[in-house]
Amino acid sequence: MKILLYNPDNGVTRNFMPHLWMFLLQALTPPGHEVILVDGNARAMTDDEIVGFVREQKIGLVGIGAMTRMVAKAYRVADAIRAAGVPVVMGGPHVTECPDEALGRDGGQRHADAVALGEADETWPLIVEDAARGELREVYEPERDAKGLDRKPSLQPYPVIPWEKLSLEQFSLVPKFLRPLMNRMGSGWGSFYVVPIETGRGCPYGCEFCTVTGFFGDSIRFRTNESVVDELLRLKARARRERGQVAVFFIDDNLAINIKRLKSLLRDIIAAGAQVPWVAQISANLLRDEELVDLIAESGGKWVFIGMESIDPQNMADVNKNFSKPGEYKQVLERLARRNIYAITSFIFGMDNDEKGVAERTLSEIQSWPPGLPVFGQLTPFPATPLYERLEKAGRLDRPKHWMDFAPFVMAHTPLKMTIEEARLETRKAWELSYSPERNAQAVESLAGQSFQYRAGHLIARLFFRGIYFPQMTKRAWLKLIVDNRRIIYPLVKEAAAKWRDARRKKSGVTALDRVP
Ligand code: B12
Ligand code: SF4
Repeated sequence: MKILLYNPDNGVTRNFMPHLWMFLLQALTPPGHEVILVDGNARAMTDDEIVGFVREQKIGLVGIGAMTRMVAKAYRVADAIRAAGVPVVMGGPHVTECPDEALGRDGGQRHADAVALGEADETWPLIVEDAARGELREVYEPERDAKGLDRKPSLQPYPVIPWEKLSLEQFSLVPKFLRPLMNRMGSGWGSFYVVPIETGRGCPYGCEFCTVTGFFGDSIRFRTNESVVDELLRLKARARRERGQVAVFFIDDNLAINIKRLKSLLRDIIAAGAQVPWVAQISANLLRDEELVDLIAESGGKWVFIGMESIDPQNMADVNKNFSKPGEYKQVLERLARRNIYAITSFIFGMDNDEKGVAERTLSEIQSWPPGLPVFGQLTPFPATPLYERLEKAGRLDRPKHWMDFAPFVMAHTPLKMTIEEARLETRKAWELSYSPERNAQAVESLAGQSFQYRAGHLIARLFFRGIYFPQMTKRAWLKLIVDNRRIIYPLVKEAAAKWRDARRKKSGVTALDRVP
């Protein structure tokens, strides 16, 4: 049987890396079936095109995974595929939290033949075999233990994802028109992939807005160091072979949740020479340990994504994230910066203690920190979170099914001290000011004492990063971005050209000497 795994885009933002679930389920598919992956973020298709593809490829089962944010699109595509007579199974966080919606048991339209609840590592092979026999059940869920809790996959052993062989073309971040030029640079930049790797699952912190503690449970499970190191080595070999670049996103929700284990993993990565540039999510409270930060730098860590959420301690208390202290953020970022590690600092606006002007207040605080990549979202009540329940009980949900009419930057409830429109404007303002040409120039200039590579790398990261939220897919959009940022790009290009000439001169000097008899 031919299986299509499909992840919809949300039509607004663009992911910079593939979704791990697709590769994982592909690796867990029993032999004898062929699995094709399509990620709408990388390969946009209309509903008709997807149905055409399913027919043309003679697909026998379609698996769709979606976060809440893109579930409306997922349902639409599922409806079109089912109308063409092909069964659809849906999985992922949203359908786990709202299975009745997907199955049409809540009075609405049915969108899926079957749903896979929770972690599907063990149920997926069963789903495939049932579908191949034409005996798909409606609901697949993990087995329960004696206490009635889901039996979670231990991640030991962990399936081998054959990154070295997989076609990743649709996920390359280098725009096609730039590839010939980039190919000639240094050790080759003709392709650049950010690849998701998990080293563990689960987070016990239970922040009010987060689905992770509910979904993955508060019991944390880790892969063996050996299996992570092996995956990195295979990726590194592929990049070398293709004369391209690869970076890894360790998608664990809190990579340092067990500091002792992380240190041991990083030491093993270093010992095996398996370093690739990597990014990971780590909460600020776990970045106090100098030895850990040294190991992060030495093992290839370049960016740490920190869920800072708010600079207001009252907001942090409101969302049960008191363990993360705004007063400590500057110190944490300086500790990272001393090792040339950037931080992607994530903020949530529209919390109950936020007022008009929150963007400016937050940005002026950010300005006093080492330069990083700030991102801004809004407090969103995802189904089955404590936040959703609190707002529902208080009758504060303006759009209880906000995912059915997803609107970027429009909140589903009204914060206590500002309007929904004010929250939208604050969020937009924060994005625009943080990635304006002036701010990009300031950020790079504040790194004046650093090496050329570090400054150029920071600018490139800023220009690419902006594209996640303001997609710049066309040649025209890229050219406009370059023109707008010419004030900072031009001196860097001049510096690069001087370095290149210098290197050539030195090289030809050595060659001339070599020729002396
Ligand atoms: C990496 C990541 C991202 C990446 C993008 C995704 C990517 N390319 O991988 C980035 C950083 C860009 C991102 C962004 C966002 N993310 Co995010 N992200 C994650 C993260 C940390 C890991 C995802 C992952 O790969 N997990 C590991 C895999 C193995 O787990 P899984 O995806 O759940 O898949 C398993 C099962 O669900 C199931 N399954 C999944 N799909 C399917 C499909 C089928 C057919 C079947 C059978 C089974 C199945 O099988 C898998 C194996 O067990 C998760 C948290 C988490 N730990 O999962 C949050 C998470 C998915 N993100 C979340 C959110 C809210 C967002 C943002 C909206 C945040 C924001 N405000 O900007 C944005 C939206 C992005 C967008 N494009 O619009 C929420 C989603 C909640 C929800 N109900 O939808 C999560 C759960 C985190 C949270 N705090 O609650 N994210
Ligand atoms: S620390 Fe991060 S992953 Fe853990 S519960 Fe809080 S927001 Fe979710």
